[in-house]
Amino acid sequence: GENANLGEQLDYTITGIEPGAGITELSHNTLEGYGNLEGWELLESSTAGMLGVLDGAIKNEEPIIITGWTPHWMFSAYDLKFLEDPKGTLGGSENINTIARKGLEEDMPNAYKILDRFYWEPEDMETVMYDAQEGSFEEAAQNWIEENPEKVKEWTEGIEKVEGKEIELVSTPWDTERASGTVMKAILEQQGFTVTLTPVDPAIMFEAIANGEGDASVAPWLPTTHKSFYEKHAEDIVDLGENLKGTQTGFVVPAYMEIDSIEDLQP
Ligand code: PBE
Repeated sequence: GENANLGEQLDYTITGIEPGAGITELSHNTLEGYGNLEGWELLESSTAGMLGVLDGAIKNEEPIIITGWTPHWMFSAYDLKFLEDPKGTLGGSENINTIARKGLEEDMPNAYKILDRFYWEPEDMETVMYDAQEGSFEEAAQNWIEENPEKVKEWTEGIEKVEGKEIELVSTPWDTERASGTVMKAILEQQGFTVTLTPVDPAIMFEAIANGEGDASVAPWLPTTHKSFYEKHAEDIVDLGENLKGTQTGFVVPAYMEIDSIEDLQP
């Protein structure tokens, strides 16, 4: 029917991002797990590559299915919708958590307390992400910190400063985590820490925290997007809970497309 036609128009291809992203693994699981999506394939590329293909399709009002997520500027630049996911394999509303290596609380109680208190809203993260498009994440993080003294105070109040103690933050390379990682780096620097912030694939990030090479991360998307990495290392990391609520990953299409659900992809 109509959707077989859509499959042909799209060459049965979902336009994906980096192979190491959580959403890439979830998308493979989805294409295999729905049971009726034979023939559809995920084309892995990069976030920039996916955004280029999305932009081209929208300019020509052509169909396109991407692996997308929010917060992201794509939702303000274009009129997009998530495809419904009745089997929940791509995750509904999710959170971003803070994790630390075992022993960090004893070794660096002051940093640990700040990491544990860190909590902000999607709008805060978006402000940093959008501001960074004009300049750098460092400038955007600094601006956000200056404009939100009460929040920063909540996270740092009563915590003694240190002198140059080194702390290793591990993160992922997407803008959401460049925003949160850069803000946390700047806050810890204000407290006297010498901070390194290293972006890696999610699998490496969890591994680094589990084996103690990294001290902490504010980047895990849970409970679904990074579920497999989290479960692999759950016993060797400390989960400090959510630092942000209300993210989402999934298959995303332009609003002008007539399909609404992943189930509409079956031929
Ligand atoms: N993302 C953005 C990442 C996490 C943050 C959804 C592209 C992923 O691992 O899929």
